[in-house]
Amino acid sequence: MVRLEQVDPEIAKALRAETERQARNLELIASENFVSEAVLEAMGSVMTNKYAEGYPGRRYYGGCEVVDIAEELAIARAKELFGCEHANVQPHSGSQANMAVYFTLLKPGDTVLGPNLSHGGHLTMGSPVNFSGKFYTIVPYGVRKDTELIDFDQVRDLARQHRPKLIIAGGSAFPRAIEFKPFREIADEVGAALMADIAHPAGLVAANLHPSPIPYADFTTTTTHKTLRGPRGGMVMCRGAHAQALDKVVMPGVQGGPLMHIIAAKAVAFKEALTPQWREYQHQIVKNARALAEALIAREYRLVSGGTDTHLMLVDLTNRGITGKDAQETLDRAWITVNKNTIPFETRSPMVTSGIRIGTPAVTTRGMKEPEMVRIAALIDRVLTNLGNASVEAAVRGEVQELTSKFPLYPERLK
Ligand code: DSN
Repeated sequence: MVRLEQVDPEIAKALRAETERQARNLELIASENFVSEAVLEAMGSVMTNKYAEGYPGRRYYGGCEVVDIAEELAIARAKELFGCEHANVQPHSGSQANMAVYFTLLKPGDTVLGPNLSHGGHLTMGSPVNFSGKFYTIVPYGVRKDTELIDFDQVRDLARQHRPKLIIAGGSAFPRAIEFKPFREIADEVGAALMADIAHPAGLVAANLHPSPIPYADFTTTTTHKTLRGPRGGMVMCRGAHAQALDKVVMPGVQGGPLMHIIAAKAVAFKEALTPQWREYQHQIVKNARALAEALIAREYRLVSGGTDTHLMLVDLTNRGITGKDAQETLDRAWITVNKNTIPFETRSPMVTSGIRIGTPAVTTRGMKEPEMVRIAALIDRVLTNLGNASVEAAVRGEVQELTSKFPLYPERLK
């Protein structure tokens, strides 16, 4: 950072402070992770300088022969990792990946059957403040009140009643594995296309620890920075028959020049993901999530659906008399980072919420295992049972720092 310190000391200082925060805190946000130094190097590279509208071998600008290598490698590795026929690695984000599928399949006003945001869905699945809710007729489905699992009877009934053009499976806060076959059967019955958004469990899918939508979905979207542990970005996978239509929508339909430095970093992350060590890492994410869930349940926290099959859990704090907002804020002061999250049949606003979402991908990247999960549950419990108590928060900060210092993160950057 010598040069950055000279050119822009304020940003250099902020980068250092953020590196220190990431190393010091317990990062439990389910959608976050820590990329490798190799991924960081590819992101901070000269490929950011290159305009490359188009696709490998057919670009609008000259001088693309080298960035083509990066994009071809990213595509080939994505196909190997997920077993898909076609991958478009250009979407800048998960939202743009989803937008590309909408624009490929739908006209404004068409009907989409998608998961309710407070039952685990995502903004791009029909929120009225998002393009999806503004451009399309959205019919939301949810989970059953008794099991808090996807209500396939409701999905089928709503599909028969509304005849959607597109059905969406997936979201941002489902603690349980999603089965894609029943969605395919319902989509076929009503003549709808099926899109699976695996932004959250993508790493688990690639490691065969979560059902894969690839045999069932017409389009599968993902981000590359959550369990996949790559750079911040998106990707769409589909059957070969849809490839041309999808590619045309991603560019020029939705985006202009692709972020070639990010695409290079996606290729690096996918290469890492094809190793046995990475599969072992995905296994540990799941084992850690189960251990953390069990330890929280033992301390009388209610978990939505009673537990987790994945990398995340949703804690319903109603029986503790705490809001998600208060829990997030007090945990933040104790250097434990989570996010407040709505729960199924939520009664509070999204800015307050009744729950918090907790995930294990980032702490697992640091090398933490089941014993650390039990300790983390105890620390969370101590903070939440002493809500807003500054001396407890300070004591827990000390314990968090002691724990995280045993699992160094980006040590060379903190020299
Ligand atoms: N913000 C992401 C998450 O936390 O799940 C979804 O876009």
